[in-house]
Amino acid sequence: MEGDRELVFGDDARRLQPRAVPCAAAAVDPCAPPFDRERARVAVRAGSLTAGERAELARLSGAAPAPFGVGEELLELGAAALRASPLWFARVLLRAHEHATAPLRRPRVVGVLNATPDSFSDGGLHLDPARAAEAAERMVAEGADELDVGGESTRPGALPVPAAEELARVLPVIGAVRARGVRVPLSVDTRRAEVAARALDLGADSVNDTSAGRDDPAMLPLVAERGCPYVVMHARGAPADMQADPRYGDPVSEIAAWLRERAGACLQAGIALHNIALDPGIGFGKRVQDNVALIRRTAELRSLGRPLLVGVSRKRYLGSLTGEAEPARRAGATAAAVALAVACGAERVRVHDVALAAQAAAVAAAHAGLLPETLAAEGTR
Ligand code: HH2
Repeated sequence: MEGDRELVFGDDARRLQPRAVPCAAAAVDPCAPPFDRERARVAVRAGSLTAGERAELARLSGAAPAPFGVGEELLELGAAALRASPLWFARVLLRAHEHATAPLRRPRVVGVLNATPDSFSDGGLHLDPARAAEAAERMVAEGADELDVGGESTRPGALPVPAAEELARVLPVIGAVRARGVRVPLSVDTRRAEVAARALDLGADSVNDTSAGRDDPAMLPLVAERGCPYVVMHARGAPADMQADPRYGDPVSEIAAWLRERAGACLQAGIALHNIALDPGIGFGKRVQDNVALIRRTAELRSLGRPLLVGVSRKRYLGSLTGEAEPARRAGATAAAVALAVACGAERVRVHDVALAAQAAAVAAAHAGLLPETLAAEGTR
């Protein structure tokens, strides 16, 4: 890139330099070379510039901040801005630095509780509310930070179930889990606003929507009105036909662009930026190589600036990679994929085998730079 060197801060640095920083854990140091004195591009949170700073930027650089990532702005700083106003520039740098270093958090484990007869790996296990509540309690004891309750399988080839049936499966399970005193955050995995609304009324905290608001026009307005967290997941096609013949040029950049567009629709509908999380939708209209690329290049999806949830648990592509046909026996494969996803920047992992995934996530996070302070201090071997 001779003659076109530019300095980019924030998570975008990881997108633009994927080979230099293959995993997302390393924070980007705004003071590190190379530094181009003629031109810099800096990603900051949208709205973090004051009106005075905006006016100064426009005067010095002649360029207004451009929309970037989800809820971010990209500042183009020309030579005049870089030279003329060092104090102001230092303030912007500080914000970009905070932005780049902020998102690293201990990964959270989301336990899957499917109240369905036909989910691809745990179908029938948690249909009975009492058994589901027991499983919920066990998952929390094993290290689940959150639980995700679903009443409709979205496995490849699955057909939609009627809303009344989905409600009849999900609501008693949420009620039983709460009645048993399980207090961790609960999400409802649904594509229907009506199911989401009733689940939220009953004690669910957030909505996990594998259609990203495309299947039900009432979903985004509902989530905006309730002010709850919302997972926006990528899928190509519907479960019934999504694995028919999925093809991508570059799956990661195409899916990143799609997620950015859907997150934009969420913001437009009034959902707060801090309530939006993104998910590449492993296995939803993807070939084995697409799923592998999405995990390996998780860092690039982080350039969108929102927390990432990744659901690899027991999925078919892990069967293809290992030759293991039985989903429930893919725990080792799942743990490996969870570790890689966490090391590459996933903040939440959605899994069936909570104890294994919690270990895998903790070890991966430590190796990626999130060593718990207590251990760092003790020097434990
Ligand atoms: N995967 C499944 C269901 N919901 N939600 C998110 N956000 N991300 C995922 O990867 C995801 C999801 C499919 O897995 P499972 O729930 O175990 O199976 P089924 O759809 O057959 O119930």
